[in-house]
Amino acid sequence: MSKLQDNISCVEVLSQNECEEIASKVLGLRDHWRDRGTFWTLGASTYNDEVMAYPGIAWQDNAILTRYFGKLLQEIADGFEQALKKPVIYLHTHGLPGFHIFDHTANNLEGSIHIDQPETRCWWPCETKDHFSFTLAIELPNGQGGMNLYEGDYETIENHTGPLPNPEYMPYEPGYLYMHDGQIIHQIANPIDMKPDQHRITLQGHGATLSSEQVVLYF
Ligand SMILES: O=C(O)CCC(=O)C(=O)O
Ligand SMILES: [Fe+2]
Repeated sequence: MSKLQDNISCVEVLSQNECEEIASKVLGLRDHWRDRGTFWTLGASTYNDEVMAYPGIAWQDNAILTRYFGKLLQEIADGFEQALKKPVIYLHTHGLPGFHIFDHTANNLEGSIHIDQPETRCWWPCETKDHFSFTLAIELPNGQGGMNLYEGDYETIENHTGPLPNPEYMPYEPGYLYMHDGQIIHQIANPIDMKPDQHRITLQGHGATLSSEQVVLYF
């Protein structure tokens, strides 16, 4: 039987050591985290920031992301370039792929069930196509965490009144990057309670192809 997770591709991009180094840098940059209510981001994000404010926030936060995570961002762009066989670029008007950070204060909270449409919340120099989303797991509490995937069409799930169908849980592994077209109905899953010193840290990004066939990565 085919599984929903067959729609998600997965590739190892970081070693355990690299994940630990990145996580410790993210935690050390707490002064630069943006409070999103039940979690934080390090970086501007289309779905958290007002459309008009996004370029300014991106301009500010991109300075931090390039300063501390320049090598990682280059490696991510190189990896996508090889996989997609198209030039991959970062735009100055857009937030660079950035971090989602959760701690124990998110215990027992449900993530929103959604599809991704970040391309509708930012300016583009031309029409875009082939939108996709990716998540690179950096640190998970006791190695646990992933994404819930839901069968069905989004409208039905969005307007549901009764109980939701059971999701398929797709576990992440630190160091692995998960990529999908954003149209699969999904939800951040934090299946275990975090202790006060534990975090769920991921690098989150989206992709869009410009009419020039350049692929833009952004958050
Ligand atoms: O953090 C994750 O596991 C997925 C995040 C997500 O769905 C999103 O940022 O749109
Ligand atoms: Fe999403």
